[in-house]
Amino acid sequence: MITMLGGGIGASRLWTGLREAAVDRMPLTAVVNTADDVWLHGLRICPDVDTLLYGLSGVRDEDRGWGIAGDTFRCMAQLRRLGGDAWFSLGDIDLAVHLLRTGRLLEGATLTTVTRELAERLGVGVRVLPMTDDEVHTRVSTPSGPLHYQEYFVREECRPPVTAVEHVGLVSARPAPGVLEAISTADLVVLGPSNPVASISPILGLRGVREALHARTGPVVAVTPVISNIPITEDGEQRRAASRAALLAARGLAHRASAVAGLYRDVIDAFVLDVADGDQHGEVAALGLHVIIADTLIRDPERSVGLADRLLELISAPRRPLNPLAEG
Ligand code: FO1
Repeated sequence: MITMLGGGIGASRLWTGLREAAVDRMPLTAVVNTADDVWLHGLRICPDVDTLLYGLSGVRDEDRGWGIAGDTFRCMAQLRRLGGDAWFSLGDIDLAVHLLRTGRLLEGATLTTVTRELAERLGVGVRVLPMTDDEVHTRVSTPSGPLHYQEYFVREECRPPVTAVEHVGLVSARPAPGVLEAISTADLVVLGPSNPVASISPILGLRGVREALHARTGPVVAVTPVISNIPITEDGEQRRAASRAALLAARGLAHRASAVAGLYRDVIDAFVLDVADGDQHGEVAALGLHVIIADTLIRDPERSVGLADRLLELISAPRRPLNPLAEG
């Protein structure tokens, strides 16, 4: 079994490649960040979960990186006409998932159950677990006051300087059923190329997750979300990079692959650097990590199969001594 932790478009594209590379051989479990979830218009919105569900079912809008391809926004336009707050755009077809999810949650179903139902109905072929059934949200501090992560990312377009980041509710949140087991029993755990502070830190910060990672005997590998000097071609890519850089800086870290490796070093054995950052090999190796250099730029889910194959090689590779920092 392979378990992948993360959220967002980069991780989702890699997970499509892993599904293809591991086809019929290994069940896959995705443990998805829910700390950027938000309630708006009385609806529970789970951007990272939905990006994955839509990506794996082949309906995601790949240019935007979120929502459904070909969707329209007539309901939002009407909401605006009526004086509603419509800075966060839910497409007309996308609304169906939100109505169903919110209705089921209000009936008392857990987010884990609702997500399983949606994944089955959309035919994603991967077990999708929200990281927790409890509510957690990422809050950024800015000079003009605190903002929910979605207010910062979508409404303010990452313009305000970020002085601090916290995950409200994380201390008391429990991992969703199946999360710790999926980490403990997997042949390989992958930390996806996701925003390290917004998407990976909340999962690692859940009670028991670090302990489950430390207790593993099989490999844990992280794929860099940072690639130096990439030409920005996609809508949203610049903003995702800006958010990653700002949140890393708020934690005192550089927007650099080796800084991300340093952030994860106590829970991983191996780190995948992009070919563009081969010069950071020594810095990452000095952290006690096995370094893999690969083409990690995944603009198209199909292109992620090569990277997925490199990750799968870690399962059959002879065990090297575990990262000494990971012990205890
Ligand atoms: N991102 C935007 O930049 N603008 C939007 O209006 C927007 C709507 C939206 C609706 C549903 C959904 O699941 C995601 C949506 N996103 C939107 C993407 C999203 O919130 C961010 O890309 C991530 O949270 C950042 O990781």
